[in-house]
Amino acid sequence: MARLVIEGMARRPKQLPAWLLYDAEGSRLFEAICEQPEYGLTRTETALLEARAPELAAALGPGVVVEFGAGSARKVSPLLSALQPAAYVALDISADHLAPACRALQQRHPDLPVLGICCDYSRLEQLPDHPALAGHGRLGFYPGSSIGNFDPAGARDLLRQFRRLLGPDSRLLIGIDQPKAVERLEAAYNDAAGWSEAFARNLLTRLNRDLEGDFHPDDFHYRAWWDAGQSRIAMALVSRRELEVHLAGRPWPFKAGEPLITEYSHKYAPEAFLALAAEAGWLGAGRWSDAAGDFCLHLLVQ
Ligand code: AVI
Repeated sequence: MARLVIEGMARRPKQLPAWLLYDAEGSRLFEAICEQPEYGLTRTETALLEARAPELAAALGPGVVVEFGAGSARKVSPLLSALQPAAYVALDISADHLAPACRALQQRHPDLPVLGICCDYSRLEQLPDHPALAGHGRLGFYPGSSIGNFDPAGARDLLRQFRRLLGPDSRLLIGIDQPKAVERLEAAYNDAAGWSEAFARNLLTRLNRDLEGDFHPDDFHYRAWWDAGQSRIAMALVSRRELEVHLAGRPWPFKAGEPLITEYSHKYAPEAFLALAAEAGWLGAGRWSDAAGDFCLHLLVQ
């Protein structure tokens, strides 16, 4: 963690890895963001999965469902009911989330073999040699447009990793938030109740606690803006004045108005996403959107 933070603070602009946002408090704040009226992403994707589950299941075909970054594993439920897969595998970095999520899911689907694996799915080399998985094709599931929080090169590497891990002839159902009117995008990441700001600010609290930082949160203001050239929302804490902070045993000067990027959220129109997926060896085989075209589920095959 110290190494990655030092690397990020040395970049121009300074940029920290987005996963640092998700300590216990950050995960709680993110759940609150998902409930905000301005942030439609989660609601739209959930409604799409519920409404189109039978069609999605028919297009996916039989196999074992493997969810990357399963978290609370709530979105997958309608798909499991429609698909009746051979087994469900939840991969997540947090054992604290995974255990209760798998228990709740098992209650809703009592006959389904459920496996929870606490791991960093971007590095996992293979799925376990478990009898419930043997002899079945693999159906990857990556909802939430989380791939948008990687830069395009990182997103491509992750899609390659999914291919390696799922194996030949596997499929991947992935949720992608769409570019839309700039006012709506900026409102989604600047919600009026202030949850987005609290989520970003919590990063400073975490750095002070875990890496002996001395950030004063009041020295920074939060900003989120649409960068049309890069098709992404940039989120940053911007220093109010020239200052120096200490972190991971080193001093870090900030100019007045200098941003510390906390996260990017890339939005891919269908053609742009399919071009990225093709670089990782995936082909588009189906696409489902809500009526307004705000969110897209892509089915990828090899
Ligand atoms: C998890 N991820 C898809 C969210 C997004 O929309 O990029 C993270 C987020 N950060 C602030 N608001 C939401």
